[in-house]
Amino acid sequence: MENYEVLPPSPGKHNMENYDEYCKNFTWENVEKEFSWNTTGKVNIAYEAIDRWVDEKGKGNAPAILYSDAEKEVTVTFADLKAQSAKFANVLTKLGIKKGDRVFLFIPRSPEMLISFAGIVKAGCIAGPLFEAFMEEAVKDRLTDSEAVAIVTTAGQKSRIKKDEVPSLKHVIVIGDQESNLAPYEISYEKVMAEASADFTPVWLTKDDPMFLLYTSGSTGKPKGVLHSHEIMVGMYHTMRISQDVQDDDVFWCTADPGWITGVSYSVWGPWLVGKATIIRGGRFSADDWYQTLEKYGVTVWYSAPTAFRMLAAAGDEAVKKYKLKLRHITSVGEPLNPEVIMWALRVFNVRIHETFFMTETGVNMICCYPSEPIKVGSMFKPIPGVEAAITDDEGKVLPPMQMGNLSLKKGWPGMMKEIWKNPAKYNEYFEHDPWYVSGDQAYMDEDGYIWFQGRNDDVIKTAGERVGPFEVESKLVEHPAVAEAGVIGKPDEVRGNIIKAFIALAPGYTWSEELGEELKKFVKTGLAAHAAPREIEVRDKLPKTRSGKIMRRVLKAQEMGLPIGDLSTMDD
Ligand code: 6R9
Repeated sequence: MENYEVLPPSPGKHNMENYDEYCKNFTWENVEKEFSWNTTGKVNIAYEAIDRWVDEKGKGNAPAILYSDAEKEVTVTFADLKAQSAKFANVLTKLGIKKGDRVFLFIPRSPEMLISFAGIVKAGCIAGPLFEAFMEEAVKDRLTDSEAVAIVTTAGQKSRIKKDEVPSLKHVIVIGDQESNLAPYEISYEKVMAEASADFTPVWLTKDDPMFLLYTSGSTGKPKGVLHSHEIMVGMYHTMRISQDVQDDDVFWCTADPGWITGVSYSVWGPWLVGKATIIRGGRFSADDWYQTLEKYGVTVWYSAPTAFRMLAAAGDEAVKKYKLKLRHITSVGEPLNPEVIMWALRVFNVRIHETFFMTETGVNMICCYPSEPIKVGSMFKPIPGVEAAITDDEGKVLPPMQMGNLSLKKGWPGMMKEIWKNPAKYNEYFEHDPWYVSGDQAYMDEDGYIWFQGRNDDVIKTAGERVGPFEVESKLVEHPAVAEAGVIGKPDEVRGNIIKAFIALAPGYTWSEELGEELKKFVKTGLAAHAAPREIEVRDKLPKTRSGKIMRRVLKAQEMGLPIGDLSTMDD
C-alpha cells in the first residue's frame, strides 16, 4: 500500500526482549503480583505508588518529585510525599469530605498539584484534574456535571471558579494566597497543611472503586467525564515497563501536563508505581529549556508528543549539540508521528521515536512500537501484551488485513474506563459491538499485523496533541452577538498537526472586519480555553446544513482541503 522505511530494533537490554514470546506467556495475574494488594487484599493506588516505597522498600529518601522552573527547584522524597499526601487526606477528611466525593484540581504544574492529587486519592475521593488553561465556563461545566464538593486551586487561577454557580461546591482550597485575600468559603492550603497530621491510613477500597474523573471531548455535546478506578495501576505499571521500557537505572521524563490522561498516567502515577521520580518542568516551552531539562536530570527515557518534537526540530539540529544528553528511549503520543520527525530524532539523538497510541478512555498505552522490535516508519506496531486489537467494520465484524476500518480493542484490560459520568448511554456507545471497544479512530492492519493509523472517523480535533470538541467551540462562538452560525474543523498544520478553523455566518447588522475576527478569537480564548480558540476564522453568507439544521462539518472540511464533498443528499437546498 505504501513505501516505508524499516528501522532496526534499539540496541541494549529491554524489559521485553521479544514481543511474540512475551505475549505467549503473558497474564495480567502475573502483573498483579507486583502489588502488595495481592497479599494484603487492601487496595489504594496511593499506597502502592507512594507509601509502599517508604514502608516496605526502604526508598523513603529517593526523590518522588523533581520540580523546577526558572525561579526555583524543589525535590520531594517518597517519605515527604507520603507525609504531605497524608496531611492533605486529613485536611479533606476534617472538612467532612469522604470516599467517592469529587475533589477537583485546578493548579498549574507544581509539587502542590501532585501532593494534593495524591492526598485526594489516598482519602478514597475521586480526583478531577483540570487543565490549567481552562477558563470560567469550561471549569464550571466540569464542576457542575460531576457535582464536585471541593476544588484545590491557586491565587492566580481562583478567579475562574464561580462558586455561586456550582451548587454542590462547598470548599475552595487556595494555594499561595494571603489570608486577607481569602473569601469566607476559601481555605488557605498552607494553613490547613501546617495544622494537619502526617499520619493517615489510606482508605482501603476495591480495585473497581473510582480514582479519578477526566473530562474529554467528543464530536457532539459538552465534554464527558471519563471515570477510572484504582485498577488502572496495573495497566500503568505494565506499560511503564513494556512500552516506556523503564528500567532500574533509568531517569524518566514525561512532558505531558497532569490535566490530561498522558500526564495523569505517565507524569504522575506511572513513575511512582515503578519507584521513579516524576520530573515536572514549570513555565513555558522553549527548545533550550527542554534540552537543558533533559541534560540537567540525565533523562534516559523521554515521553513527549509530535508537536513538541516538531517545535524542537524547528529550532535546528545545532540547538541540540551543546547539550550532553543520555537519551536511550523516546516515546510519542497524542497524534500521528510524521516520518520527518522520526528521521530528525535519529539524526540528532541517534534514537528512534516509538509511537504509543491510547486515549483518555483506554487509560494507558494500547498500541505501541517497542524498543526490541523493528519499526516500519509510519506504523504503530501492535497492542501491548494482554490486549487484543482488531480492525472492525461498522457492524463490529473483524476485517481482514489491508482493509481500512474502526480501530477496536477487546474490552476488559485493567485501565479501561469504568463509566462515563452519569451517562451510561454514552458509555454503551463505545461497546455497541461486544466484545469490542471501538475507539473512533480509523486504521488498517497489514499482513504482518502492524497497525497503521489513518485518522479520526468523527469530528474530534487534535490540535498540538490536545483534544478539542468542535461543538464546544461552536457553542462559544454563537454566544457572541455577531455570530449567527458557526462550524468548526481541524485544518492540517505542519507543526501543530491541526489548527482550529471556524467558519461563521454573521448575525444581521454585523459586517466582517479584522478587528471582529480578533475579538472572536479572544472571546473563545477567555471564555473557554486558549488551546480551543480558532486560529483562523472564515466568513460565509451561510453554512452548509442538513435539512434538520445541523451544520455539515465534513462539507466545510472537504471544501477547505479541496477534496470531493461526497454525498450531499441530506443537505438543505
Ligand atoms: C493519549 C491521548 C485520543 C486520540 C485518539 C487518536 C489520537 C493518540 C496517538 C493518536 C495517532 C498516536 N492519538 N495517540 N493518533 N498516533 N500515537 O492523546 O488521549 O486526548 O483522549 O486523545 O488522540 O485520535 O483517539 P486523548
